Amino acid sequence: MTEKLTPGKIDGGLSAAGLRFGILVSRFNSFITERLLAAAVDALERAGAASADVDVMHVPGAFELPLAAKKLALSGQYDALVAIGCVLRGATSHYDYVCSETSRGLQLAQMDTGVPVIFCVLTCDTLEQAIDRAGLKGGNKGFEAGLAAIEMARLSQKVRATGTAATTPGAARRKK
Ligand code: INI
Repeated sequence: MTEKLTPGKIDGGLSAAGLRFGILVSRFNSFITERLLAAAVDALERAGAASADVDVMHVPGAFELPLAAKKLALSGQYDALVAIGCVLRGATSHYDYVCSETSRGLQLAQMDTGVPVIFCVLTCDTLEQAIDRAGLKGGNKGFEAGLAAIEMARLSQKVRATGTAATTPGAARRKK
């Protein structure tokens, strides 16, 4: 009979105590982005983050989020970043350029620096869709982003600290 497989687990956990976070917020469509920001801060606070460990930086629009994220990541002061924006479709193709460059740039920022950058940019056809996701029917994507930032920060910390953070007996055997 073969032995039951017990895969090693690397868990992030959701305690924010002692972690440092940077939150980048687009001023464009601030009616939405400020609600996302409040919920992201609420998530961090409930999870035990200290006020002194959370910084908020405003930028003009979503298009500016990637550069700001990369600069904050390179500062070495943050365990994770949250990028908050809201892009609403208009009459021209502008929306498509802003959405694709913002998402591409934010992914590049985290891949280039190794600092998790959580994507909390709503890309909506209508204002109603955005409102639903900023505190109404769709919950609040800012809160989800805050939790994602904590989990990614903890995961990064664990992998950095131990090489492998796996905790099951199977992993302990491998490390011997
Ligand atoms: N920026 C947004 O964050 N949301 C939008 O919906 C938006 N629209 O629709 O134009 C928008 N444009 C501004 C853009 O992000 C830059 O700030 C601007 O082009 C200056 O670089």
